Amino acid sequence: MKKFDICVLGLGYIGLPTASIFSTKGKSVLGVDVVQTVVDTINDGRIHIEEPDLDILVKAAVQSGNLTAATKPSEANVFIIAVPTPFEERKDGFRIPDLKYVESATRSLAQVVKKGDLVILESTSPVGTTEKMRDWLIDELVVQGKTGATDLDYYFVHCPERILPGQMLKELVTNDRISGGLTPEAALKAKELYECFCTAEIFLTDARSAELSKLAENSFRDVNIAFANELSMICDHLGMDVWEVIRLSNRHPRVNILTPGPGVGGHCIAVDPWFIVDAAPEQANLIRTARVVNGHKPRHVLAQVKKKAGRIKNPIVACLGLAFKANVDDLRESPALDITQAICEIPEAEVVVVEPHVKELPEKLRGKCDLLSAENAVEVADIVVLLVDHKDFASLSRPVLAEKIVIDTRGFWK
Ligand code: SAJ
Repeated sequence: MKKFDICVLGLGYIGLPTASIFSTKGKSVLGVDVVQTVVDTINDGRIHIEEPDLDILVKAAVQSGNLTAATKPSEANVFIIAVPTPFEERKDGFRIPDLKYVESATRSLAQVVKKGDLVILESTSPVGTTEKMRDWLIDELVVQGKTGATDLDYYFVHCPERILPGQMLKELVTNDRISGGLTPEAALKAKELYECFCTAEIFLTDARSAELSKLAENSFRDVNIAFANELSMICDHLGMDVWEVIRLSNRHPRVNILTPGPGVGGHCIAVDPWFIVDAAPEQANLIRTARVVNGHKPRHVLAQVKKKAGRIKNPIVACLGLAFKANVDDLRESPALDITQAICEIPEAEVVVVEPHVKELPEKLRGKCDLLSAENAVEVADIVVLLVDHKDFASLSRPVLAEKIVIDTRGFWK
């Protein structure tokens, strides 16, 4: 069995760029994914997700012979876990973390891990997950008869990713990082590893501080977006222009209100705050309320569309954008997708959809609406609902838009 420098488990939006950049720095890397088609695509030098320049990086990594993909881990000196941390939705709308992928990835290491190996958790995780990761691995080693193994034989670290979809390759190199070890030696080992491509500072801390810092960063953003979204709903209620109010307020030297939108999506900001709420429900009032405010915004947009549609006989509604944010193809937790799906249920309404980043309609919308080009959709529509500020929509004809009822949830055409 070939021995690698690094084995990366999970070849998604985080694992694939990370595995590739290590490979281009001369490390031999095995990328592991449970989905065979993902493994085949990468071994072919191609990618299964959309991110600027990632195709070039992966091709270079595979062609160098340093990156290979497989469905099972192999021996390596370093294991990086970058699998999803999804959630379960409770009846009251609260979301609780589901660590099944982190657990199964960790347990799969028992076959290949050896004394002195470094095990890094990159997936965004609730406080205490790195400790759980250690316990799962030791437990699995015991189950497999490898008794005598102790947590002191391995180095466990949480080194959360912080890269922004759409700018991942740049931020992978230039963002500061946090290396939180179960021991100081572990944190230092991970820092030394990431220094081979990260040009920014890498801060050493304990695992729990690293876990909560990452969750705090995304919750901070969620709370600030919630403020902007709440302001937009206040302005709608008062018949005022929120974009004008924000423009003026932001001229204050210490005010920087973010941009309202149709809600908050993606697999990070819409999810991670719940990990804090779950851990400290009595204390996390503001963080929970921000989630509730942002979660309500799609219903507010839907109500606006229904009000306008109710005034037209058999209205045609054009929904512009399905992705969770501008210029990406990611539809996970996308408020735009949820709003479009709900608009399709408006009686008598015909819906046309534009999403330049997908080739076909997602499952949820099939048979309910048509996928058109932006120009065609706007031309046939009575109501145009701008849900995502994709740059492709900037060139739409203003005179044509001026003839339509426009609901611009992002202030894109202001
Ligand atoms: N959004 C607004 N208004 C704004 C900014 C964003 O409505 O002013 C919406 C977006 O449209 C989108 C959502 O918020 O639906 C999240 O978008 P985003 O660009 O703020 O963040 P993500 O989810 O793409 O990436 C975040 C980043 N975290 C922070 O900026 C604190 C990134 O650095 C993390 O690595 C990433 O989460 C992650 O993986 O955790």
